[in-house]
Amino acid sequence: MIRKCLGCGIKLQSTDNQKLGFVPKHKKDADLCERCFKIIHYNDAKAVILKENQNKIIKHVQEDNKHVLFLIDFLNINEDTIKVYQKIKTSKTLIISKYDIIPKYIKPQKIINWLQDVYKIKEDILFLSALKNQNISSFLNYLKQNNIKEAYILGFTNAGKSSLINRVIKHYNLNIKSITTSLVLNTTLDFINIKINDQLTLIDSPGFTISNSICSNDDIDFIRKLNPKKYIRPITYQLKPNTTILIDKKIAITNLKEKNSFTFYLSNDLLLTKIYHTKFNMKSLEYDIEENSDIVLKNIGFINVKKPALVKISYDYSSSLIEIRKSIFK
Ligand SMILES: Nc1nc2c(ncn2[C@@H]2O[C@H](COP(=O)(O)OP(=O)(O)OP(=O)(O)O)[C@@H](O)[C@H]2O)c(=O)[nH]1
Ligand SMILES: [Mg+2]
Repeated sequence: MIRKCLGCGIKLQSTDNQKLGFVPKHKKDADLCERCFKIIHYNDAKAVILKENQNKIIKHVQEDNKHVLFLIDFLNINEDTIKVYQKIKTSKTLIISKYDIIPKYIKPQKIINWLQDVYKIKEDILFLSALKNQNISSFLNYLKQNNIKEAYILGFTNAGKSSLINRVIKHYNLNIKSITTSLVLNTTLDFINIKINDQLTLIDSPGFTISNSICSNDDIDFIRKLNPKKYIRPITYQLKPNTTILIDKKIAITNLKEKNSFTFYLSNDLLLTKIYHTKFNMKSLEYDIEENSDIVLKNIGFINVKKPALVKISYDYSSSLIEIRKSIFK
């Protein structure tokens, strides 16, 4: 029988300690691979970035034709994550995870209306927090009411998929080993079936990889900063012409035209500094922005701009980091 790691789903092997799924020969009966053991006990993981895995995961899920619970956290709602959600052709529910990080005054219904308007979401949208145990009972009731007995949990890496399953395990006080969770990108490496009870099986999955991501496992401190553990306090700046907000010394947002209001919805662990020049030794692009729009920094968050603006954004990554969209705020 093939044995799999209970923490990340990878096939266990004792032949090559450089490959995934390794357990030393003398620990042959272990149910966790060495990598999970290191993540859990030393918060240290060999960086593994899975290859582009979207098509493979979607194909597998489509063939199995079970319900999909697709997790996206508030700071990661953007055209890239929604595009992958839209590719799923089975019955599905969109789940906004990490509900605890959403500023209190932005009500779920407001976000739902806006998701339907801007991103054309037609399916049900739920909000929950695995970390703070918010809306878990109503989530489980929703599954029951809709007769969902088996569901895949899908989403980009770090969306909180494994944490959600662990929370459900805890909710029912089950004697099942927790799945490994961490800020390391691609903690979960293969599908993991967790039978909660006769009425419910949840299937964890490897997170979709973020191609050309601004963050990598080599910079786990930056990933930590991007992933807040408490709710976001938006920060508003009235920016005069030719002033810049530098985000963690990595991204420069420069207001090129008249004085305007910029509100940053980002993890508060990121350092924002105001500077009075406009030239940076980084690749830059200018964006013409309509009244009340969001500048989305994919995988990081967004910036709400009140009046029409001309904004220069400078950064040093090859990725397409920016999206401009209609604001969530009327
Ligand atoms: N604030 C907050 N953080 C959360 C929540 N759920 C998970 N996290 C954190 O997000 C990070 C990623 O969680 P995981 O459950 O490992 O995410 P995943 O989607 O399984 O990630 P992969 O296995 O890499 O695809 C961890 O640091 C969690 O502590 C939540 O509800 N709120
Ligand atoms: Mg996981």
